[in-house]
Amino acid sequence: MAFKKLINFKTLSAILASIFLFASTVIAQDAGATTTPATDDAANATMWTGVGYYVLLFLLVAVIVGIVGKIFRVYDLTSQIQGKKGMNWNNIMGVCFIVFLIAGSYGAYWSFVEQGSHILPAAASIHGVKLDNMFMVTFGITVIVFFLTQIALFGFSYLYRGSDKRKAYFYPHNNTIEKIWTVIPAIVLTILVITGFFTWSEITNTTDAKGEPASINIDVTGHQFAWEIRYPGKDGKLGVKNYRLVTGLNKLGVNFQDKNSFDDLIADTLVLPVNKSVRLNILAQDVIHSVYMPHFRVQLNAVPGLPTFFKFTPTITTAEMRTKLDNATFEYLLYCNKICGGGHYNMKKVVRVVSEAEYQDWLSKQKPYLNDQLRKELKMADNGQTKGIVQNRLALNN
Ligand SMILES: [Cu+2]
Repeated sequence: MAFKKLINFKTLSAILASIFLFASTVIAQDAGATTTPATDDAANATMWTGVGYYVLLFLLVAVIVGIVGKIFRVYDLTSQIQGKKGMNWNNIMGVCFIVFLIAGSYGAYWSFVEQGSHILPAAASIHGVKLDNMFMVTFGITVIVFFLTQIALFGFSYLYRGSDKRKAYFYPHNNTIEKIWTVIPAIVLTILVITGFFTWSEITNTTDAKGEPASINIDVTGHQFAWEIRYPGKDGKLGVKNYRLVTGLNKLGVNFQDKNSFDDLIADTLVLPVNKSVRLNILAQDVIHSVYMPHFRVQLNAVPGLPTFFKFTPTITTAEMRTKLDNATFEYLLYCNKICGGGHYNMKKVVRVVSEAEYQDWLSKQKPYLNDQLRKELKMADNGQTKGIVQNRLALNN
């Protein structure tokens, strides 16, 4: 038997040697790749050799652990042949469980502390605080359950490890225990889901969210690969649109038979006054995009043909957030959160939350959507005020 084990040991050594050779070749390639120019292919190759390196490193460690185990086993068997008492593997495995529990718990703690510092800063909107509270409650419950179950799992494995002194108690089934561990998680999950449902209704389905008009009504339209932002002019009303009116210049298909559209503004940045409710009208022109503003805890899909909206109130200005985070260059951002094509990564807009006065000042400097070129295209009479009859030949007859 000991001979057979030794053969296994030889086989293992051979595997280890070949893995080591392969690993060193990969490491050499990896080092070579980093010196080549950073083209896409080279970056890809580096990534995969990087992954290969860690996979091999893991296998190497696993093999080393296996070999150490085998050495112990050989020692153990030799002791037995010599009539000595062998090693108590049950105790060794039991202690390993405890070591794993302590190391694993520390790993989880380290991950919370290390990754936890990368979490988003405090929610910068009214509803965001509610969402964060819900997140923290769910997180708290799952973390407690996580640590309790791990302690129970590894603690029991240690406490009731195999021993010659006691016999395992045969305990195949217990309905009471089954009921307890089915009913308790069911109740907890039901509470979490219902709380989530009510919180979401509170955010989206209240009279304020549906009925009361928002202070500002802004169109956010996604297309491959940019966001177009349209603000209402002095009248506070956005002109209607129709996708059939979309042209190179009239990118959003604004209908200029609607007088509300004359003073609409096109903006490059999403600027919002603090503590004023904002209604974002969310639209898409080609594929599904997603309006994602993590600092405000806002995310809603932009679906072609299915206009939707989200109302929220920003509560922290960009300047305040900069002081809070001690980061002078901090900007709120609007991302696209659907992988919508090759230029998806580019769908990013700066969002700036400012005081009411700053907002009015900024608004007065924005360019009108109806610029001279578009006027020409639509053959509109330019009398400086856009009054009178509009000859919108492209507009629908409605
Ligand atoms: Cu997109």
